[in-house]
Amino acid sequence: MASIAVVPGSFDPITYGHLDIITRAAKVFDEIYISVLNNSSKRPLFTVEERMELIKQVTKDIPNVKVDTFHGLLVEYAASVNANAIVRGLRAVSDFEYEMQITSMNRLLDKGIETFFIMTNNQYSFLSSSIVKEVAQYHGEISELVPIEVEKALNSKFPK
Ligand code: COD
Repeated sequence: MASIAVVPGSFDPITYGHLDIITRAAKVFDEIYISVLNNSSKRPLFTVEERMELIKQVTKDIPNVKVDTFHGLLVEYAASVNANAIVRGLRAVSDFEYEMQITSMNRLLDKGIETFFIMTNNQYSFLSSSIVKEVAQYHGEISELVPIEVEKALNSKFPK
C-alpha cells in the first residue's frame, strides 16, 4: 500500500520553513498532498489560487508532490484522497500545545489517521508566514526567508 500524507496549512504564503518540512516529508512518503485550507472566515493576504500557484512553482522539482485545497474537516479531506498520514512541522514548545490539541481532535474524529511531526531546521525555527508578511509590508529584506517567486509576489502586494 502506498504511503500518502497530507501536509495541511494556510501557506499564506509558503516560506522556506514550510518548504523544508515538505522536502523532508517527500523523502519519507510515496505521495504528498500539500493542502491549502480554504477558510472563508479568515482574511488571508493571498487568495487560495495564488497560494496554490506559488506552492506549485516552488515545489516543481519534487516529483511526488500534489498541490490541492480543502475546506471543512481535515480528516474528512485526508480520507477523500486516501491519505493515511498527516504531517506537521514543529518549531518550538509554543507550537506543541496547539498541535497536541488538533492532533487529539483529529484522532477522536478518525482513529485511522496518524499525525507525524517533523522538527524544524534550526535555521527556520523563528520563521512564520505572519512574520514574513510583516517584514515585507515595511519593505525589509526577506530573500533568506522565502523563495524568489514568493518574494516577488509579496513585493507586488506591498508596492513601494
Ligand atoms: N519550520 C517548520 N515548520 C513550519 C514552519 C517553520 N518555520 N512554519 C510553519 N511550519 C509548519 C506548521 O507548524 C504547520 O505544521 C505547517 O507548517 C503549516 O503551517 P501554517 O501556519 O501555514 O498552517 P496552519 O497551522 O494555520 O494550518 C492549520 C490547519 C489548516 C491544518 C488547521 O486549521 C485545520 O486542520 N483546519 C481544518 C479544520 C479541522 O479539521 N479542524 C479540526 C481539528 S482542530
